[in-house]
Amino acid sequence: MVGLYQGTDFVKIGITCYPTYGGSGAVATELGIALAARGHDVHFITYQQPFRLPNFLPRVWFHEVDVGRYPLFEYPPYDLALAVRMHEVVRDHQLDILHCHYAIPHATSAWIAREMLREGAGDVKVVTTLHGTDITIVGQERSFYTITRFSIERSDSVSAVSEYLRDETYRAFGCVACDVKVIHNFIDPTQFDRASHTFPIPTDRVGDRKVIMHISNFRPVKRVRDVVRVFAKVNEQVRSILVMIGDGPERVEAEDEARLLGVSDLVLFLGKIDAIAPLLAGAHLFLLTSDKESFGLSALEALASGVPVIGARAGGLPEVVTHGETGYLFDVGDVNAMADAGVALLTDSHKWQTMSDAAASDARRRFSQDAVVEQYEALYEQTLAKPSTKISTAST
Ligand code: GMT
Repeated sequence: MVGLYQGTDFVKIGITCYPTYGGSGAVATELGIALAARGHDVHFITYQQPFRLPNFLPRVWFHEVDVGRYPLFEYPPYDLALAVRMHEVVRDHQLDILHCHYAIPHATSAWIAREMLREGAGDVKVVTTLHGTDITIVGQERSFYTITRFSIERSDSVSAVSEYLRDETYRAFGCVACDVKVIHNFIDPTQFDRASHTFPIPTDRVGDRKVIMHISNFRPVKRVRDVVRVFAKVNEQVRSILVMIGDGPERVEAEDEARLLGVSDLVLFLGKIDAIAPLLAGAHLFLLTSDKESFGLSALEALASGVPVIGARAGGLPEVVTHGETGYLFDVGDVNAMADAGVALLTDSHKWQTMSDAAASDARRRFSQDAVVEQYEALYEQTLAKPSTKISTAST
């Protein structure tokens, strides 16, 4: 896709994200890779190589943030080390934009870096993309609320991955001076294509069973016990296996639940796997039971792979899953309704095929990479055209 960019000049962008397994890091990395393929220079600035970033790509750099060690620091100040690295990379590579994914602490570090640059007569524009718990959970904690609002308001542009998250930002933070633009997450339709992969799990492990799948970082917000409960109920009527991909604090609870319900032999915990498209290509149903979900990137990747999604009607998930057409959404915790819908779908092959086809085409129509990356390019252009903000003129 090199050279697709229609703007005036290619842009030099610094991207900061959490490099570990999770949706915001995945989106930031896929965006960076797509931007570089379109001719922009992309510099990742974070403490570790992002998990979806290959070792070498043209026009892509990785700058590691070294926090160092000092016995006095029980909590090493990563946000300061990040600000210093951002400052260096902008200065040394003449970056135009720092694009922060997840507000805390990235947007704050970018603000510090920009202020330091201005001391030296330099400057950079700061774009912040809000992803989810930076607004819905962590950002609203007393320790972080004021700095989150400050950092959002001091960003030159702000985007949110769903309408739900934009509205939640206004509701929780006010942010009177902000214009939060919604730019949905996206998929590469050539990657998440059911027909172009071979399911890697051996057939003797699966047999004639239906494959039910869940991918997440197993944090409490994902309610992974509900995933196991829905699966166990479905399996009472439809021979199935549950494939759990990812890892995190609630994995042990999910394993316990599987033992408790007598289905542990049918639940495969595969851990953190980067290449999920081949696995999704063999799935029949994807479960996402979270009590908060600003978007649900894994659900979108499942839909694009022709896998209907059953989950909770939470946050921005209804913007991704069209109830009755590409999946089914129920109240958070309504395990019985989710299981009943799963059984009805998996026992009706015509209905399943219709929904699978609808899921793949709806994901391509609404969330294709090229169209969404163009929205980010437009946001960069608008941001670069804005006059420089000064700390003394902004409201607190
Ligand atoms: O906000 C988070 O919890 C972190 C983030 C992650 O890295 O896992 O997840 C959020 O961002 C994703 C990418 O935009 C969204 O698809 C997820 O829905 C969102 N998670 C939540 O809102 C819980």
